[in-house]
Amino acid sequence: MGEQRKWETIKEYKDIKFELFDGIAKITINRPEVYNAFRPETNMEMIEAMDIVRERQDIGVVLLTGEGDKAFCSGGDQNVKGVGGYVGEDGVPRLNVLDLHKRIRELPKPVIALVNGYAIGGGHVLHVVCDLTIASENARFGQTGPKVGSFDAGFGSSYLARHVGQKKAREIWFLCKQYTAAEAEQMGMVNKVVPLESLEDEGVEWGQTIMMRSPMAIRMLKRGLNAELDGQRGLMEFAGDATMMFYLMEEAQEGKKAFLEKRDPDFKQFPKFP
Ligand code: S0N
Repeated sequence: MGEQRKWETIKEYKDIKFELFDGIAKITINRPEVYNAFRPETNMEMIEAMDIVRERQDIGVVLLTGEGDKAFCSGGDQNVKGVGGYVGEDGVPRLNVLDLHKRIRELPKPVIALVNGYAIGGGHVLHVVCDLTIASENARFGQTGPKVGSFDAGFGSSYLARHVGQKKAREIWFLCKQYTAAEAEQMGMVNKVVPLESLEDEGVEWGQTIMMRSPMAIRMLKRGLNAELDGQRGLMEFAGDATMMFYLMEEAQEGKKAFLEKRDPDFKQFPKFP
């Protein structure tokens, strides 16, 4: 329990920590003074980190968590909430957490939320959009939008409803109550609850187990599970991966080879499966 492991820094950032251990990337929102609330720069950094994970062959899984033992993420930083969005250092208002949601959905590798305290408002949505959630016993979950002048009618509602059902999703959003980790697990929006000191160990163990599985199988399962909710965009991601797999086949190679050799392709040699 509470095993000490040596995380290697992948890249230095201001608002997040981005580290690697045994093929598992860990992104930690590092703003404990505001309960790990995000500002536009925090989201930009997380988006860049997700893009790095996508490109790196040696990374198969991401753990997303918050610094300290109080909060996973408390949503948008209310200190920088302006007119039209959260205002970054460049003075531009943005809702770029939505771009982070899309990155998490589209990343062909699993993202596991390790909820180590409050997952509130946009912080709650953040764990909802992750593929899996492991929570510590002290974690607390809830939306605050209708209480503080905000809402997420995107993944934060529709995907949440896929986890907990329509009635519960409406309760969570309309009443803005808080729920314990045990309640969240019972509702189906948390995969497992563990003591706080075991949270990282459990996340690493799940990550290591996933790393032993077929990356292509994991990728296609994530695409298929997403496609059901993501409409044409989800189908596009699924279809793109089908094309990628086709490129791995001799049949697709034959088309390219024939073109380069200036001859007709011989597709008759390939099986027509029933
Ligand atoms: C987390 C709460 C419940 C903890 O309460 P507690 O234990 O009483 O601690 P506090 O004293 O309240 O907080 C400790 C310190 O942390 C600061 N702080 C906490 N949360 C924030 C925050 N979100 N922004 C800035 N500072 C925060 C406190 O101020 C305090 O600091 P000190 O000690 O200096 O006073 C409680 O803190 C709480 O309820 N927090 C606010 C939760 C909230 O309402 N969050 C914003 C909700 N809205 C969004 O997240 C919008 C998200 C969004 O951008 C979006 C837009 C479009 C589509 C989707 C989304 C999306 O939802 O993702």
